[in-house]
Amino acid sequence: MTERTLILVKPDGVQRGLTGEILRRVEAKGYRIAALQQLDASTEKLAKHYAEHEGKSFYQPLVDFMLSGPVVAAVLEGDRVIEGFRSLAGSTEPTTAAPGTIRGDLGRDWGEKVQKNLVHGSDSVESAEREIDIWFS
Ligand code: IDP
Ligand code: MG
Repeated sequence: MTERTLILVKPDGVQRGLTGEILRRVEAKGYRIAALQQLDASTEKLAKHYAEHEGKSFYQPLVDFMLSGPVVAAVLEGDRVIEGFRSLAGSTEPTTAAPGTIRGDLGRDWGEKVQKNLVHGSDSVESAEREIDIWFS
């Protein structure tokens, strides 16, 4: 079965009007968009989605940021799409993310407690299945 991943355009990406540019890069790379929806996150969804980060200094700023506006959730399909989307996204910190990546080309530091870095992408097959359940249940 073809691999699947869950991606989010975070509220900064939606608010800045970058949803199309981000999805354009996904499609240009050759991945299939299997599901797509814009929605408001909830504290329940975010508690599950970011459970691994609970207790960290940026956890509450991250949750507040993710509640600050709508997100766009998508399921992408393709061989090695989990790794491939994270490569398209670039590293977590937008200031130093490689040029050519979504975060490197379109993101910057805004001097806040949370890094606003435009996108989320699942980091393993297990995370992907768990996260697809959270956002498309
Ligand atoms: P990832 O999104 O690149 O997989 P994670 O370590 O899973 O990065 O962190 C989840 C999100 O939390 C990041 O995308 C970013 O928005 C935020 N974040 C992670 N580490 C930090 C930090 O050290 N300071 C501020 N925000 C952070
Ligand atoms: Mg992560």
